[in-house]
Amino acid sequence: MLAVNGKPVIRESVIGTDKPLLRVLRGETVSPPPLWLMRQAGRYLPEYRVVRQEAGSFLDLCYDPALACEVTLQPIRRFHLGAAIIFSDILVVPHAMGQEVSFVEGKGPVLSAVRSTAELKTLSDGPVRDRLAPVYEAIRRVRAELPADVALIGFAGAPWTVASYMVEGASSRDFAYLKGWAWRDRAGFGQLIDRLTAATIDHLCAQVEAGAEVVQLFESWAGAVPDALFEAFCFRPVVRIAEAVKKAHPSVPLIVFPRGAGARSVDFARHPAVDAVGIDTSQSAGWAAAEIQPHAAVQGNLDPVLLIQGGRALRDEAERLVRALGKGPFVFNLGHGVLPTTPADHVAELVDAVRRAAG
Ligand code: 1CP
Repeated sequence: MLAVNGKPVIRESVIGTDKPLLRVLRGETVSPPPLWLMRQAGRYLPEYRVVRQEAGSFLDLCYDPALACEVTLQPIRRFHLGAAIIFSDILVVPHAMGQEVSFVEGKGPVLSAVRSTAELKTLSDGPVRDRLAPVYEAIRRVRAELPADVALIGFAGAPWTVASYMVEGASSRDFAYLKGWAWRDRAGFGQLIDRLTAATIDHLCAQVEAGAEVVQLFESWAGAVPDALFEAFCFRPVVRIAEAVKKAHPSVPLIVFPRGAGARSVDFARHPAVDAVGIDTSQSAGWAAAEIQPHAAVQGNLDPVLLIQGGRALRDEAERLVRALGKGPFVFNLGHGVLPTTPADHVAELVDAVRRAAG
């Protein structure tokens, strides 16, 4: 053991709020920046495919605390990542609200569509946390097993994004039913958004109470919100959720990922309840350093397709992002989720490149 003046020096252990991700989300600049990847658990990992097969359906996997804990930890065992994100899905919230939800191989999510104010009656009332106990149990198990320097992220979809699946009944290109309802009947559509806002606050607070140390709101379809509806159906619900979670849990940082929001990402950054803003692949790192970093930490934004390519181009781009954003609070991530054809070795290569780029 190391000793100074005869006294043992215990290396400062990384505990609690010393975790690099939590420091960055408090506004500190940390080098090398903490790195995690959206969809870091999933099909690109062979060990995930084994567990997924064993579980049966995708939702069975989400609701089995032992298996959900296992797949959450798989990328943590393989790579030196700064955070784990609980293995679940944004669509467990509509499922807990009584909507039929399934995941069809090769097609994605399929839901019994809710397309009018009258159909809102088919959704059940009451706290979603009563129906999502297995998710919170998985969080407790992950927290107990995580290495000391790795933070645990809980998450939910933002109301507009979750509503898109509830109304369309599946993934969509044009969001015709969703936007049709929002334009036709703002008050009725607003009721759906309000119900989702309340359910999301409940679900995020329950995740924190189970052990999540950070929460992220995925507004994956922010880019599809018409400008005239953005304030009412994207910005305000996200801010209401952020404020409510902060009020209940003041020390828990919140990341918002408004994919496709462009310059409006700055509005989220300026809000005091938002600690970090995720930027997507289309956004400029230099712009984010100038416009977002003065107000909030920036998370992003390596192209997931470059992670499939690997090699020199991947290392150069990782270095460029660290140079552009590493002088302020920065969380290294992708501009969207890991793609299923990504070679796992390239994730290790990226982790190494980010560490080297920070010097
Ligand atoms: O069978 C399978 O393995 C299905 C693939 C899969 C996985 C691995 C789905 C179906 N969801 C997930 C897990 C998941 N989903 C996580 C786990 C944690 C991690 O990141 O490792 C997270 C955070 C999500 C969030 C999620 N689900 C989002 C927001 C993020 C994003 O990608 O924009 C969205 C939009 C969904 C809906 C969803 N779930 C699954 C699919 C195929 C879809 C539809 C995506 C689309 O419409 O493009």
